[in-house]
Amino acid sequence: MDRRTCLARLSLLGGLALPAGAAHRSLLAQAPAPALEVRGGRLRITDIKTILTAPAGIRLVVVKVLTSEPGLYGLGCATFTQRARVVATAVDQYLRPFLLGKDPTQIEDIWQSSWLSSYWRNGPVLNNAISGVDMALWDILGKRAGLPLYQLLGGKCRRAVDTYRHASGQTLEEVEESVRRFQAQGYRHIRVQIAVPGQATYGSRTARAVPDPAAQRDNAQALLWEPKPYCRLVPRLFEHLRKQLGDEVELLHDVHERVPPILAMQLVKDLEPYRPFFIEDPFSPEDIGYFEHLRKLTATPIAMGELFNSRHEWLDLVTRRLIDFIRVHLSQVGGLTMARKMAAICEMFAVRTAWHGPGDVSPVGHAANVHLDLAIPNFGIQEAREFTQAEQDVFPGCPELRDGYYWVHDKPGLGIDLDEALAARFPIQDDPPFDYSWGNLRHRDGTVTKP
Ligand code: GCO
Ligand code: MG
Repeated sequence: MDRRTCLARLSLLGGLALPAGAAHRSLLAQAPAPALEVRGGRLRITDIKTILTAPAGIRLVVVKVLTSEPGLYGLGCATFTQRARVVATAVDQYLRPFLLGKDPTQIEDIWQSSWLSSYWRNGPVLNNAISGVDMALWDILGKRAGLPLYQLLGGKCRRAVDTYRHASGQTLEEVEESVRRFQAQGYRHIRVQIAVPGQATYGSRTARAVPDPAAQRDNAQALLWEPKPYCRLVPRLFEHLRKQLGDEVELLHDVHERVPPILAMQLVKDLEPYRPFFIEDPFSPEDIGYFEHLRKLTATPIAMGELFNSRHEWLDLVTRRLIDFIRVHLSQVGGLTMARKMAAICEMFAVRTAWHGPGDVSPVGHAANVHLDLAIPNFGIQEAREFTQAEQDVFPGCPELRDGYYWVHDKPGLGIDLDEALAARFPIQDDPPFDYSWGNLRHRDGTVTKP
């Protein structure tokens, strides 16, 4: 018996025994779950595909949600580059069967039910899988409404999105040159990283940081890292840059959770006289208890969050006003549905956003960052990258960088597409299936340390 016949029969019965309003209410109580209602011709999810591609040599994971309306589909970023195939399995084997047939416009319900569908939750794999679907559903909603995503999120709060780029070098002078190059292109905010001689410094390639193929074959690659020389060098870098470049340029730095908390506190304090725009990840997620102590020590603005998965990690830091910029990887926290709530909570506590935007966020994820940036009052800054020609070909409609700002297209939804045939020509690397720099950073005595 289909639902309509069932309702008609029940209404006959109810109508005989009960007054009209009561009959309607009792029928509602017996009505099937809303998901069944959409099967009779309303918009449905008909397929979900995971696309793995590496046009810039970085493993990207993108999800495509197809609907019962011919030609209507959405794209979402699910990139967890270090474990790309595991995310693909989570989407293809688990979320796809869970979501087929559902109404793609019920974005919040799909997020909440997907979140609970594995019982265990909060991890990078499952959150990325949810994000792939979630962003795609927002994309579909925008396309259906004929509106760019930022409109659905409340409309533009600004003309364009101010960004920062990465400068680095082997010497103080090289970093300065690198900063000047970005300034000449119109950038006002620049992250500065310097190589520590003989060490595998984060964000600045050195000879030692380049993987040794022989060691890779033996699975014995090790990269050297000692925190103290780095902690002595970075304040010298800031001193040099302020002297040479003046006060106008905004300087940022990423500690990348690589130093013991007490050294990080010293470093952030030492950098205060040079007025950084923010210092990122002074502590690892395991050491967030230290933020409280750092706050009492220095007024240097703090950014944190790319490694966070769930509200258990960031909510307290925000509501206790212990950080200044929230820097989560949108897909890592479950996509737009979660990120826009985070942004709203942060707004209440004067915390600004600085969504994670490196090469291992797909162009689809970058587009999602930028749409959200446009629509939230407490936007802070956006980490940006120049897309390679191959990325622009695979993903027509990448956000554009001009005068140091990101601009998005006014096309409906995320405004970005994916050429699947071309994407297939840039397969992800499976040999080795991971990057050697993660899990292989060690102190001089061989002790493994945070990356
Ligand atoms: C950043 C980050 C990245 C990460 C990378 C890990 O601030 O941009 O620290 O570069 O290291 O995303 O895969
Ligand atoms: Mg970082």
